[in-house]
Amino acid sequence: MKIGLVGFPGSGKTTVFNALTGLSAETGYSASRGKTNLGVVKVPDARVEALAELFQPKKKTLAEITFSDVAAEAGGGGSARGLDRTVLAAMREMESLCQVARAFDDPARGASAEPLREVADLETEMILADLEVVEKRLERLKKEKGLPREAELLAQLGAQLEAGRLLRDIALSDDDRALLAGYRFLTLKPLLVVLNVDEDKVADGPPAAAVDYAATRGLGLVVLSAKVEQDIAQMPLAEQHDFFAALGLAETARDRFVRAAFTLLSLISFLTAGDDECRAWPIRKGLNAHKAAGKIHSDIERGFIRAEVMRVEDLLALKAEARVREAGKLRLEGKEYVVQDGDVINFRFNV
Ligand SMILES: Nc1nc2c(ncn2[C@@H]2O[C@H](COP(=O)(O)OP(=O)(O)OP(=O)(O)O)[C@@H](O)[C@H]2O)c(=O)[nH]1
Ligand SMILES: [Mg+2]
Repeated sequence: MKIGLVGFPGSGKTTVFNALTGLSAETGYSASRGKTNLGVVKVPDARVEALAELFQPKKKTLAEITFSDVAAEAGGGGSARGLDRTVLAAMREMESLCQVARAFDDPARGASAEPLREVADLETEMILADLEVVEKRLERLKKEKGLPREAELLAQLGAQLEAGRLLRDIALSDDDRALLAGYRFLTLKPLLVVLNVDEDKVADGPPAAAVDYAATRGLGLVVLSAKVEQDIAQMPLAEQHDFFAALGLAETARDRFVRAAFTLLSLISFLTAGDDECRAWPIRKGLNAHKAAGKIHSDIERGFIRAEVMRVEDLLALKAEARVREAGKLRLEGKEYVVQDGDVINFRFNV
């Protein structure tokens, strides 16, 4: 899963990046003109840890989120509001976006924090960027021949964008989605907003106005206090707990963020367990066993025979697949079975 950190200059993107990854990229204006920070975070999963205890596998694999923090080429100091080409191009590459909005007071900057205005402003910029793509393509389609449905659909989307609507708010058929995939529209991507607040506010959770706004726009929302949480993320694991507890928090920034991202993206994980590897596989909620098999390997999807499914609680309690089977708790499921969070699956397939 690839998530791009976006937002206005000085909102705290790089600080959030550090708080999530435990890395120490340089922060501050113009620290990173045109430079991209990349970092990988493993998605914590107690079930994989417990399975690994049981199986002692050669390999333990957690799901991963790759963060990219793309700095603008120009601007800085909170003055340049436009998204430049580098940033736009990088945003289009991402599966989902996370906007960091400044909700901490910064006396040096004078103006008080207006995080929801930042969110609305970026939304406008993304709408304009998508509209430009639509208009250019429609112009080209007048000369060359495209699919008839393409022009029709683009005209419809263009009208929505002109009315200030986001593309992710429009109901689209699977076929239309497939047709649009190549355009990599920004307002079609899921957006998670990080409210970057002062450290004495982080335990309060999001203010009601932000919760309302997020609900009407279909956004995910998470509250961090990036500067202090960046420092915590750089401490040895054993020492982190006391520090985030002192802020009134039950979990690290990374853990809170990951949960919010999974909820926003409707992700669940199924598991595979054995002596070779214990592993979590993140998939979209509602995916059937046939498609889930394809996440592991296209050969398994192609040769799919059946899925042997048990609940991770049962496997951990009974300690061996054979015992789960004897207890009548191992199910044989077909292609259409809808995979559930915490299913341990063994796929049978023809090679
Ligand atoms: N007080 C306070 N300061 C913060 C917080 N988060 C970031 N800052 C400060 O705000 C400034 C900008 O933070 P960055 O993380 O560099 O912001 P950025 O969005 O990456 O900025 P650009 O890369 O220039 O667009 C730095 O001086 C940070 O230390 C926070 O939660 N509280
Ligand atoms: Mg930065």
